[in-house]
Amino acid sequence: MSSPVILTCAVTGSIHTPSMSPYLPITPEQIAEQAIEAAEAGAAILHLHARDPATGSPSADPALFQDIVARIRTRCDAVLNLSTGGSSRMTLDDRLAAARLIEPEMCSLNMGSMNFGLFPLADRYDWKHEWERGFLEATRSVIFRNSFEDIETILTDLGAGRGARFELECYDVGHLQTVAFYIKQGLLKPPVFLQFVLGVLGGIDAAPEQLMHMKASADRLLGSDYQFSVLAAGRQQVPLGTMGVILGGNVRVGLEDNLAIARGELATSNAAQVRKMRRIIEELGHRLATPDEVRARLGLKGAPSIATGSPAP
Ligand code: KMH
Ligand code: ZN
Repeated sequence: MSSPVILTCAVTGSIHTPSMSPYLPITPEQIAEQAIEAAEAGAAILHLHARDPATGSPSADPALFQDIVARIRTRCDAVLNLSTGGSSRMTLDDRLAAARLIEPEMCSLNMGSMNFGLFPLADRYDWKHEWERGFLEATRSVIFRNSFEDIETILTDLGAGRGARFELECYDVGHLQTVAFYIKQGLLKPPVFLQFVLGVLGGIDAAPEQLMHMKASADRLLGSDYQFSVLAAGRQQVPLGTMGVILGGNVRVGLEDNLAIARGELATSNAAQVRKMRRIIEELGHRLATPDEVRARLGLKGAPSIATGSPAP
């Protein structure tokens, strides 16, 4: 019998901006409410970013992360996975500040430097905030930096130093070679949890053949040392996520990566996407993994050791 499916929900993030959807959560309260609802709907892992509550722009402010984590932690036991990717305009120290303080059981770790093209979105909306167009346009020239040195800093500082395990975000097959390298070096301990990220402009495209290629490459390079999940940006989120489940993997949904619930229809919440993916997973004959099953499978240190730093609201 196959393992229960790990459903991750990426609640808000740095791909989309507030003008693109009124349902994108912005304030810590909105982010926490949507995260809790997503967990209640079946998401075992919550992948979290923060936003400036006044403008909605991506923020690395640890106080915002502390507020979000404290609000969620009092009401649900989902695995909290803090982004270390932030946005491509933040420094590495900015990106790590919250995770260094909060010491979550899980963090994202982006497995290579790349172009991360959001600029095609720049002309598609009427922007409410001044920063939005410039933020997207900047991705023509800004590189999403994740050098070997950066990766090693995250592995030693958050991994070895603070006991985090990782959602290894792999945007192309080359990133799998880097995962294999760090397993061999002993800096990454199996079983690793890969997030195959398809459909980012600058990475591998969101096509079934490419998902097969990622899976075949991971099998060849990592053998049985890994588990994988599928994140397809935009409208391939559900089709390729479904294919991931059929291939024996796991899925990530959420408004961070896709604002829609169906073609031409905005999702009114993260939970709506979780419920949709859950229906499909269960129709395929699987069940969802609980947060504690995820902790056991991925070797996480557990929720109680999270130091939220600030008092719960
Ligand atoms: N939204 C994903 C494509 C991170 O937070 O570390 C990228 C992401 C990066 O989730
Ligand atoms: Zn993210």
